[in-house]
Amino acid sequence: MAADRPLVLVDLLFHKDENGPAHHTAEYLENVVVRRGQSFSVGLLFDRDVDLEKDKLLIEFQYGNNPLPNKGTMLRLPVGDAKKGQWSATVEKAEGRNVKVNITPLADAIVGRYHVVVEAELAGEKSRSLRVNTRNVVVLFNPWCKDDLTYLDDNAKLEEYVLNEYGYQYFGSRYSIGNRGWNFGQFEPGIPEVVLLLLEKSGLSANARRSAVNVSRAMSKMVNSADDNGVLMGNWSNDYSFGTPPTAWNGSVDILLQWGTERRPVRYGQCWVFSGVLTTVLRCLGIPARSITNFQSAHDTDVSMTIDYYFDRRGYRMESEDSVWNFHVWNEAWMARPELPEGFGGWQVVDATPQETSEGIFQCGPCPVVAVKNGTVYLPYDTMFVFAEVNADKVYWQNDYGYFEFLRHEKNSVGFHMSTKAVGTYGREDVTENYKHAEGSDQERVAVRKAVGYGTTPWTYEDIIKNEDVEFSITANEEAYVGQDIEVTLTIKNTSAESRHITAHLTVNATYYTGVLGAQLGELEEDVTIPPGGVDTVKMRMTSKEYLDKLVEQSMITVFVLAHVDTTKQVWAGQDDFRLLSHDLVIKGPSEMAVGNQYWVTVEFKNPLDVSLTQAVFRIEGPGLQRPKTIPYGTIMPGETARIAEGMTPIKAGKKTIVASLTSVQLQQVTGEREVTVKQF
Ligand SMILES: *[C@@H]1O[C@H](CO)[C@@H](O)[C@H](O)[C@H]1NC(C)=O
Ligand SMILES: *[C@@H]1O[C@H](CO)[C@@H](O)[C@H](O)[C@H]1NC(C)=O
Ligand SMILES: *[C@@H]1O[C@H](CO)[C@@H](O)[C@H](O)[C@H]1NC(C)=O
Ligand SMILES: *[C@@H]1O[C@H](CO)[C@@H](O)[C@H](O)[C@H]1NC(C)=O
Ligand SMILES: CC(=O)N[C@@H]1CO[C@H](CO)[C@H](O)[C@@H]1O
Ligand SMILES: CC(=O)N[C@H]1CO[C@H](CO)[C@@H](O)[C@@H]1O
Repeated sequence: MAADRPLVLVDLLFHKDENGPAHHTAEYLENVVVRRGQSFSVGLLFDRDVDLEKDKLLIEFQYGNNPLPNKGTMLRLPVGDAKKGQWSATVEKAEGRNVKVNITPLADAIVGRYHVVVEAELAGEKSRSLRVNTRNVVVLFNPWCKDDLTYLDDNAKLEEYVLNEYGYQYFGSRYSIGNRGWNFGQFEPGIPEVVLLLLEKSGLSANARRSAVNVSRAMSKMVNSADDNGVLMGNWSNDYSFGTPPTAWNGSVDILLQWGTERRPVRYGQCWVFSGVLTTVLRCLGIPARSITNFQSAHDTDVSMTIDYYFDRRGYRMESEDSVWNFHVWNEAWMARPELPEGFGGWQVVDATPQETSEGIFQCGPCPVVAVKNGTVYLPYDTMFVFAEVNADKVYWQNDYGYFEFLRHEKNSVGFHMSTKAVGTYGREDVTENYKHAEGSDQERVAVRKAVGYGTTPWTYEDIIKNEDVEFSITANEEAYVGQDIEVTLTIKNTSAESRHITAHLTVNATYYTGVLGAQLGELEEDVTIPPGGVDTVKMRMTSKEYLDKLVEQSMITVFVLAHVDTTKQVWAGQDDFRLLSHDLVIKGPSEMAVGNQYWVTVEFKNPLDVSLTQAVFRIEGPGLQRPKTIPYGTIMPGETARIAEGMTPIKAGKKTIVASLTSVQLQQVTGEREVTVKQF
């Protein structure tokens, strides 16, 4: 073919085998995915031999539907002519009809999908390739790159917080922390496409899509359905008949795929589901992210940074807006905060659960974890709200004929054991010290007062001192499984030189993990007289027959106590939350598998209760092994062992985890997991 007219592009080759491993993007199956600030190669195949002395080449990257040079969404890169401060394209090799070009996007490039067009010029005459859908490249955040504001200097952490598709969600109560496996599945087929769609629908300008601050905030908004038809609809009603119960999900994959297909909110989520999905979305975009569970998590509705409880004269708790959730799950995302004073980069809280609006929209964060610890609550975004979640004091009040009498001030009753999956292991890491100084330490009190001073009730800390010589504490048999008897104990200790007469009123209620009370399980009022220096207890027992049908999901229980001391008029109010433990599923099958072969895996559960489990449903999935599958079982009689078998054919090599769950009307949080090693042939 004569060299008297411009080259015509025949094919564009994305060297997935080279770029994938170098960019840690080999797991993305459908798209050509690279990370910004790092060079990647593309091969150009033309219709005739190339002569770089005469043929001028230019590669154009177009972002979005209306690319414009002045918006930074149309980039024209002359090949071999790199300019500082711009993307560059240089020739690695030219041979016959092939040219291999290395392209380096800037470290603050707009994240998302670019279309590639190739232009060739010979003696003033031009030819342009068409914009076709197969010629596109997805550019992600690059925490491996020093110049990227998401840079994270630790390979083990990058493996965990960007590349790991599996993790845990912690739940339960501060005394009994449970975990369940979660399939983040950020590389599963179809997921990156859905995440790109979320980015498109986020309303962020292309320019804002350079910033992890803007993108993570926008994703916290898109993952809940409020305001914008986002991914997940929250529901805390215990009636999920029009959707999937939040406890039934075991990963983010089905949720995102369903939203991608239907484009309307998936029913239903609660905090750990919102958090799991947000972890998936952020990891998929390349922002290091993790799910964090906070136990005894305060929900402060009036920005006072205190949580107020009111009792009526008989000791029943009255309605109040503020609440303490047994646990709450949010996310942390890793990024620098160049727009804030120095020292506030690193982990940032982002939260997709729609609790309170921020700037009129259900979104939350990024809030620097360091600012929470420091009490620097005026820094953006939403630091006052997060501060209260981990550090609010509880204040108890009693209605005395219309006048609310201050009862007690509980300083360290909120924010415990912030938990996340440990890096590189299956253990739990406690990150509480990132959020607060040691409870009761001077530094912690300084941070609380500093923070409350910026809130709506800065006068809260004009301390009230009372004569209190009787001590109370509440305990429960926190090791009990669902189906065993529950025992609650109030221990009363007289530290005075006289005897004391005490009236104690105990109520025990089932509780949602949001702190909302369910049905009452039991109630007791008892009088005790305690000699000087004496100790006595008030005990309350409930059998499974009394409580089983009243439990709500997660099997949480709250005990309230209101006690009066006759002579001194001392009043004590307190509460304790605990969770009944649940039983595990047993998963049996080979521990080694080979790609492409079929294996049988069985899941077993023996009903430990003396009642039947009705509407039992097994769910089983494993990233790379098995698409999520639901298997209705029906009724499991007392003592019966229910067993299901599933054939699995691994499609990817590596360490994989099979996750199974069982739900029924009577028992909900039954889960199990099993690790298998999949080998290539
Ligand atoms: C992006 O974040 C910056 C702070 O980093 C903020 O000032 C700006 O308003 C945000 N832009 C958008 C579009 O949200
Ligand atoms: C929660 O789900 C139930 C049943 O699916 C439905 O009746 C109820 O309206 C939902 N609540 C909210 C707040 O959407
Ligand atoms: C936290 O606060 C203290 C003083 O209260 C200050 O010295 C320190 O620099 C602050 N930390 C950051 C990261 O700003
Ligand atoms: C427990 O639940 C009942 C409703 O069944 C409610 O009347 C009672 O106030 C609750 N107990 C407490 C301590 O609030
Ligand atoms: C995540 C999830 O989908 N949970 C269950 C576990 O298995 C999948 C999920 O929905 C099954 O479809 C089940 O729904
Ligand atoms: C004066 C007296 O006996 N006080 C006792 C009251 O109870 C506490 C705790 O049991 C003792 O330490 C005190 O000595």
